[in-house]
Amino acid sequence: MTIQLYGFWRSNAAFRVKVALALKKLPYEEIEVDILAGRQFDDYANVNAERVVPTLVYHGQRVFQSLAIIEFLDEMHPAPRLMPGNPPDRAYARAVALVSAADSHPFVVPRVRKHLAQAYGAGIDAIEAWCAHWGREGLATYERMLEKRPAAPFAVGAAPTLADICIAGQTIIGDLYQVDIAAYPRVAALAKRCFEMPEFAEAHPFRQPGFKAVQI
Ligand SMILES: N[C@@H](CCC(=O)N[C@@H](CS)C(=O)NCC(=O)O)C(=O)O
Repeated sequence: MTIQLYGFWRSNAAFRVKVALALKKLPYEEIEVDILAGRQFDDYANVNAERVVPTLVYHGQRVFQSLAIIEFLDEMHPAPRLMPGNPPDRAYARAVALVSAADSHPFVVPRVRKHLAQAYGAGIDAIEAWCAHWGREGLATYERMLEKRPAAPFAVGAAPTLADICIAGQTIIGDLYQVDIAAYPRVAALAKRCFEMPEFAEAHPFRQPGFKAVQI
């Protein structure tokens, strides 16, 4: 297989790349790294210096960070375009993406949850409340952004882009931590539109082969 993806069923960042690969109809082999069991610190640490998933291996070339991976795939396989063609729209798509990828999702990853427990004695309930809080913060930001620039019907026009992938990913944080998505109607409508597409639906953590119900 010429494309491999180190990922994990629950990984939001891997979800983003899985959607991009599916939209571009690129077949790939997924190599599971169980980040809940600490497997990112085993041999995989030699693959990814940050010890996080995803890592894309493209014809032997390793590419890291989900947004960089998606931009790379977009350059190598331009159809369909996930990065808008004109600079203002491209900047907007990147800005929307970073709300989740840089400003919300990083608060809920396993290393943060583990540090809350180990350094501050946070229990499961406190950690769940923390994750739900940051999930809601990202969703609320997206709701305000979509109010200012309504989806038409996707965030940057007629077809999904990087922006929609990241908004859909943010709603998954809501799904994992029982956040009421109905409180964010514009986001909910956009996410519904995305998850009606098999490329998004099949990448959802709950649809992944390794899915299991876990507490946090
Ligand atoms: N900004 C990175 C995020 C990578 C990341 O934090 N991945 C999580 C899973 S979604 C992970 O592997 N976490 C391992 C850990 O926290 O120990 C990206 O977008 O690729």
